[in-house]
Amino acid sequence: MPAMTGKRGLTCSKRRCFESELSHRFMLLIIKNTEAVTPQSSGVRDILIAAEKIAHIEDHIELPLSLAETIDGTGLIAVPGFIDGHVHITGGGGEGGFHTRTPELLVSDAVRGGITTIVGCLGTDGTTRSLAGLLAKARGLEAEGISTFICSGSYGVPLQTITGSIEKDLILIDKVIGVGEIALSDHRSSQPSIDEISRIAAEARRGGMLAGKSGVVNVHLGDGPRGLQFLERIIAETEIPSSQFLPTHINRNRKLFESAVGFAQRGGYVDFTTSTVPHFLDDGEIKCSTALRQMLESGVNVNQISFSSDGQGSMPDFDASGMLKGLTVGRVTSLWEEVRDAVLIEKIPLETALRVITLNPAKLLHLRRKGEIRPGYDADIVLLKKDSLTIDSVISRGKVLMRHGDLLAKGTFE
Ligand code: FWO
Ligand code: ZN
Repeated sequence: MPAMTGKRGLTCSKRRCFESELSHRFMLLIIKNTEAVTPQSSGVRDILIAAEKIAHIEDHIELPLSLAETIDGTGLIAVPGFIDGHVHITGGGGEGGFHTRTPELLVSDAVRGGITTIVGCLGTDGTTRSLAGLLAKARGLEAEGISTFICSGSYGVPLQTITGSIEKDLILIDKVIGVGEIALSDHRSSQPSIDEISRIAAEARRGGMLAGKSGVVNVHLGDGPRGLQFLERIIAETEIPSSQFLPTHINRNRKLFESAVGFAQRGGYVDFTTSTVPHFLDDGEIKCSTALRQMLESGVNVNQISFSSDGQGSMPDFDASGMLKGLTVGRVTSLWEEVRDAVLIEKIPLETALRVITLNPAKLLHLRRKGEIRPGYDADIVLLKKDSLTIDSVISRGKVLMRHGDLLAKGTFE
């Protein structure tokens, strides 16, 4: 077909391919007419994404349609991409022997769960799981489209590190943002002294400070009687602030939860684990959605609360004598499921419940440009169906990874 020459000399077909090349090359994406909860409720907006960033949020944005890929946001709610601060991305478990080592994370599970940022960590097994492997997997997930960070260490003290020191890991390894999960009040911990924990927190704090990172100490709480005592004493007896610690699994039993309410009322941050199994709930674990309502009713500010999934971590079931009865694997998809239940069952407003997996972890973990739909921030956006609050689409750093429930980008071997 003879190429027609438009008035600017570009042939139409050439201009169209140029423009589509432009939109492809510059990843111009516009989400039209969507309700936006950023996590503040912001009404119906148009959201323009340029390259990997959110460029504009306006009532109306008009662009020549050939310049930008367009998503019709009618009937959808745009929320910030979810942040899961505690995932065993290289697998965990092993508490029942080698055959109980759990599998590593598939990126498709994260995308299906609306998770666009993950913090990877090691757990019980800091021997056959390594920080080198954790860093490699984090980089692999990043190449597959989501944003990742890691924590140095594992359950055990002294901590496993990459460089030989907590401070150097934080200062020299870009993806390292903190340490953990360090086990306390658990029969699988190293039974560390309070001085050992103080020194770890001091090094993490100083390393984080020098690296412009959070240096968060992610503390695994088991079912042991000492509960949060070590953390309460360190905060009372040293200069280390409570914000240096993020105690997790605090919904695992009623006694620990009650002490965590006090810890939070005194300004501490607390993290609930969304992965669970029915008999844990029968045995006294508090479902995250319920725990959130109860903690808010106790007067704790929602900004001090986060959810994380413990995805791919083992959910071991020990009897009273510490014998393993069985174990299952945590799921990253439980993260949104629990926030959705908090809205639909516990009647917590979406813009409140959403904070525990967006703004709050972003702030506590110092994840810049994450956790909000805001110009200049990474274009991590989840589109929820307005009626069911199920996940329709997932955009990570400006790339559409799932659309109408269909994965557009699978993991390398999926
Ligand atoms: C929790 C991770 C636990 C692993 O207590 O800590 O074991 O290393 O994979 N999971 N040990 C699960 C409870 C909160 C239910 C981990 C696990
Ligand atoms: Zn744990």
